[in-house]
Amino acid sequence: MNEERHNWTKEEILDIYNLPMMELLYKAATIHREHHDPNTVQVSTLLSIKTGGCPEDCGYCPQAARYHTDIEGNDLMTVSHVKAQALRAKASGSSRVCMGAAWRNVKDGPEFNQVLEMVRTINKLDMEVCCTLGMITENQAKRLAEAGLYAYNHNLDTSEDYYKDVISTRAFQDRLETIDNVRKSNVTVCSGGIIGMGEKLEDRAGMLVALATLNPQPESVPINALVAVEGTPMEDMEPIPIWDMIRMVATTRVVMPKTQVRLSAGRTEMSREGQAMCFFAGANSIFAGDKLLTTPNPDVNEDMEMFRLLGLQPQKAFEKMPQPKTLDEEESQYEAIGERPKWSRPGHTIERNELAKQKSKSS
Ligand code: SAM
Ligand code: DTB
Ligand code: SF4
Repeated sequence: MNEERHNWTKEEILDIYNLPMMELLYKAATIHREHHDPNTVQVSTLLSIKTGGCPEDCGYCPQAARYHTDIEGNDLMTVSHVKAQALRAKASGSSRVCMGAAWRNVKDGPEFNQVLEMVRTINKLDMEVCCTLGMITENQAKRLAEAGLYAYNHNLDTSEDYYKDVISTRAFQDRLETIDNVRKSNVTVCSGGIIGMGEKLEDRAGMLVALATLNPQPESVPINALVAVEGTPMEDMEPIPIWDMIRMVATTRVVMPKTQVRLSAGRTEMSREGQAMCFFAGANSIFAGDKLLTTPNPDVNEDMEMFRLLGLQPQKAFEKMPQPKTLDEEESQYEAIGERPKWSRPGHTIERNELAKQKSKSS
């Protein structure tokens, strides 16, 4: 049995990534079967509860206010709208709703209280609830836990080295700190990244070292292929070959045997055969629904047809971990404590981010 190891090195991970493809697939599929049912895939639905207008400068993101993209921004969704969307997702076979907000960090106040109510509402529908709201404090993580949050998504996105070439408005260390804050609550950790941003193979391995050496390792790891959106600094990036996705998924499976590896953004560019190889290599989760946060995703019916062809079954909610209890607001032990955390703002210049910002101003 291959158990969780926390002392992986970049060299070891690169050696795995670069194995002959058949060796890599065999190794990853063997480890996958030791820990998971290979015919079960967890299905999550994304819901953008607050879209666009984000103050950060993430070079890949269409929701950063400083770049000119075609997305339609929205204020925070109402709880009833969220409930209706969650019910739709449940009816289409999803066991988890992942709510994303285009925020740098969570601020205590009415909007966060509204998110807490969304969490309570979805958990009471017996679905797993995930949030991705930017950086959070330990107190905020504990309040989310009390509301019944199952997972918190906070991606490392790339290696610590390459992070400086992608984002200048926060540091890699801030991401690790938020993950640490989530770990101090009972909420599970979802953290992964993006490939196809111009990074080296060493950066892909570096990101996996950072994730795999967390103790415990994240319960889920999303692997996204960059969706190159017009107007963002990465609009001209070439799509990655499917082989890179297969290698990345397989390597993630080998170094994090127990985690749920999620085949995330970029599936519209992948054939069914390509996705099938990713499932064989250890991917056991997807985002379903015709939209990710702002960009297209395969049609739900097409995904269900792919599941039928491959004999895959959607995983039931709370199969891996028991359902968290929801405490109503009146029973809550934690309240807003008005912290003002010092998240960093390195502020160095990233040329391609600056160029995209200038272009946006002049358009
Ligand atoms: N604002 C919060 C944050 O950054 O943590 C949550 C929302 S943010 C959109 C969540 C994740 O979406 C990012 O960490 C990134 O991994 C992914 N993402 C954003 N834009 C993407 C793109 N164009 N292609 C692939 N993944 C993307
Ligand atoms: C993750 O790793 N990928 C999802 C989810 N976690 C929040 C987001 C993908 C976003 C792709 C670009 C968009 O649709 O805006
Ligand atoms: Fe904002 Fe998150 Fe997009 Fe970065 S990835 S610009 S923090 S929404």
